[in-house]
Amino acid sequence: MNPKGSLYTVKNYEYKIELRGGYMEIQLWREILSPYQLAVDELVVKFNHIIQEYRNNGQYSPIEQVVGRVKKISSILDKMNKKNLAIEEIEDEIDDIAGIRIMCQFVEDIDRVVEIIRNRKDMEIKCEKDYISHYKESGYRSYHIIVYYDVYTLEGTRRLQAEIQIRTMAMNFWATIEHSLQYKYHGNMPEHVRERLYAASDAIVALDSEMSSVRDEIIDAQNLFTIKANVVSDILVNIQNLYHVANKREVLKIQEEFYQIFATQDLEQLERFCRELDIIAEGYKAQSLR
Ligand code: 0O2
Repeated sequence: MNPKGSLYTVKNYEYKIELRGGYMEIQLWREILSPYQLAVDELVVKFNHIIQEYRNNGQYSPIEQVVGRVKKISSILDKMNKKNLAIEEIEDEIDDIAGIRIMCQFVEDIDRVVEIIRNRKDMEIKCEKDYISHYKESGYRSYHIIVYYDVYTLEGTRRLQAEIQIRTMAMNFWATIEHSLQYKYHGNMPEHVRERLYAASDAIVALDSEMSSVRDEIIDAQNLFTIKANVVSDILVNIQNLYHVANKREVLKIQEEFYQIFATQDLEQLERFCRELDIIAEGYKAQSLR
């Protein structure tokens, strides 16, 4: 055991650690994990921005949802025990301290997301693990990419590893349930539970494949919804802007007309109305910026 007040070097950074009853001072964990929190926050923002870009263009986004987390200290300690790691080794040996999970609607979307990541200049791929073509014994399916990602801190640039898990919402549902059961049984899952989970994982494959067969139809419907939402948003911002600059009675009339057109549920009419309103707003220099 290191003496009280030792200096630990983790990835060339010195951390002063005090040991209390063999446990590291919580401040050390904060210092180690803080840049990982930054990496997770930045990556979540970037992937959410991709979703937003697709939707603003009225296009279907292959990413449905993104979440991120920094690995819990207890899970890091578990992994240190399992892999017999010293604290100095964790940043090199544990590649999912920063974890991003990307959920897609359809299996086909996973390849598109992988391509997006491969083409980025701000993430360098270390390795890819395809647990979809080669699913795990448990029935686990997901595509993992370990990337190197730079964060900028007061101490300078830090090149960190992050794990990006890409899976369908159905795969995610299965993995979440199975993960909780693994936790409950501490890795000793009863055979009958394991078998049920494995059977359920087959059902997930069947569900994903059924959904894929109607993918085009679902995407068309969702695109229509997004386009309509964007048009309505443009119209409302224009009306709101006009309230500040145009004759109130005229704006009320425009608003009334909008409600009538909206009630018809006719997208073409809504788009035409939006274009006309744009021209009126342009006249007042009050165009909407969505
Ligand atoms: P947690 O609690 O999610 O952080 P390796 O270092 O490559 O030998 P490692 O790091 O386990 O092994 O890599 P792997 O197998 O790619 O797994 C990384 C993560 O994928 C796991 O992190 C889980 O989140 C998830 N995962 C892998 N296999 C399974 C599985 O069978 N079921 C479920 N539900 N998730 C799985 P952790 O650290 O295990 O856990």
